[in-house]
Amino acid sequence: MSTMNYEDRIPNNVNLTSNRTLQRALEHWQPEFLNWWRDLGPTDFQISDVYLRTAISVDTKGWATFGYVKMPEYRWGIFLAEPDPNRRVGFGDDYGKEVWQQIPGEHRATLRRLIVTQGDTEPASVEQQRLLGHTAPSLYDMRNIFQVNVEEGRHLWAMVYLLHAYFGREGREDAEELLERHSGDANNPRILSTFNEPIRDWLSFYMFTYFTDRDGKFQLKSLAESSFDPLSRTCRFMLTEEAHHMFVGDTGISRVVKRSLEVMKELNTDDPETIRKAGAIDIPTVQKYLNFWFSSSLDLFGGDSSSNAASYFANGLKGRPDEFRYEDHIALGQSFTLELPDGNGGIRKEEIPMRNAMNEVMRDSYVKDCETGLRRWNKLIDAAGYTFQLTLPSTRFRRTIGSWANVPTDPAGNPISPEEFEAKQGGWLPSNSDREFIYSLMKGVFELGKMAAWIAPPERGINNQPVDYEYVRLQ
Ligand code: BYC
Repeated sequence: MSTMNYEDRIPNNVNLTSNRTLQRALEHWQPEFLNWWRDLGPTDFQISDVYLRTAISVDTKGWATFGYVKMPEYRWGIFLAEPDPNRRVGFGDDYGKEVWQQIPGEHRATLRRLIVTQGDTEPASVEQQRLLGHTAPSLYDMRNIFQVNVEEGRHLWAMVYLLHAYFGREGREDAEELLERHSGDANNPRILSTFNEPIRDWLSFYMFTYFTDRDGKFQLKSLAESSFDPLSRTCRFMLTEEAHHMFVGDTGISRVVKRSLEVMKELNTDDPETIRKAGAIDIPTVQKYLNFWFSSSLDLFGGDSSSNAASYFANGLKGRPDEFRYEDHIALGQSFTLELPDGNGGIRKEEIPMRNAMNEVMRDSYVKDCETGLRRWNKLIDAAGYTFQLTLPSTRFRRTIGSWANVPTDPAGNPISPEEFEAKQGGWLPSNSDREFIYSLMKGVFELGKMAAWIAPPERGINNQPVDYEYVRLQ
């Protein structure tokens, strides 16, 4: 097994010293990355010691090392999952042929675009979350967001390695541009819409790590199927890092709901205003944030009928997550039925070739995966003796990409008039006053073992440490 070499200036398991040109190019990019981290990574806290995990091997058991690290000293590097010498193209027109160690010329531009799009999301999320350390509800949460941030930084390294190693000068230019676009920048924004949404509060952060990082999981799984083997190996290792991010979102939302239920019980009411006055977040507001981030994340799968998706599949560039679960890896001669707006306030059905529906196939499995968290959160509500439930809105609700883009519907997906949407959206999506209320709760709690009043403590700490462990040593 290739070992992770932490002796080199750039930690890696790709034997970087054997390719001096590549090593020099990446060493040239490294200070630019660190400048970006300093300017647009988490504000302050750069000299604090944070209890972070660092990978020591690329298998799933390789997460043994936990220790105090100052974030700028985190060993960002290049780690690919072990090669599988028997790996074959798993889907599309070249099914069963040898996977590629170099990029076939005809797929170069498309792969470059996919890698740049993936790479762009990673620093974008760090930029979106950069102010949140100041309002962390506990040191435990502060440590978690910083862990997420450094790992997103490493995911950027993963994509930059591919750009440098396989795309020559164009790839190096792309790598520089990944540090030049900025989340929410009016002139040079991030590529995908969700990554330009501001994240000012921790409820949004938990929703983001639950819903948007989960899109990341699905996209990485589909790129892990790629016939371009270095991309597949990179994504397989990134997926092991991704799991923790979704855990932060899942447990974060659980803890918000739990706290809300505790206050409802104490005060014997489910009146949102009373809950808010007591300093907790009412469940209808949780539902509104969920509606916002779920619908935004659905857009990240692209159009429901997509010729891009069809050609990614045909050419073996991007498969379906867990392609092995499907019987037919060619997917020709199959169709998929879409429900589309009929232009008169109704819905019509249309059959399209399966390959063109790959974004929708992925979106469907994503929705099912999202439901698991809702079941857990609803169990808490059930157990507290309340009858209401959190629900996922319809995939037609508030879309900006695909056939339902800008078609007003209610959360159940029924088409409605623009006037009705306008009049009712304050009940479905966070209004300005909801956002101001949530923001008013965001006060950093940095005392050992203390927790903000709007969130319950986690059930356990990190790496078997107690919840009141000093996860961040503030300087
Ligand atoms: N916003 O055929 P279409 C993650 C564009 S998250 C803006 O419908 P396609 C992470 C599209 O680019 C995962 N534009 O879509 C999470 C195209 O543009 P052009 C990130 C959008 O190509 C948390 C046009 O609309 N990874 O890792 O089938 C923290 C029509 O395209 C959007 C990837 O995305 C949008 N939402 O699919 C940190 C994987 N959606 O060609 C990290 C790589 C579509 O007309 N990317 N467009 O200029 C892809 O696979 C595909 O580019 C997409 C789009 C799935 C995003």
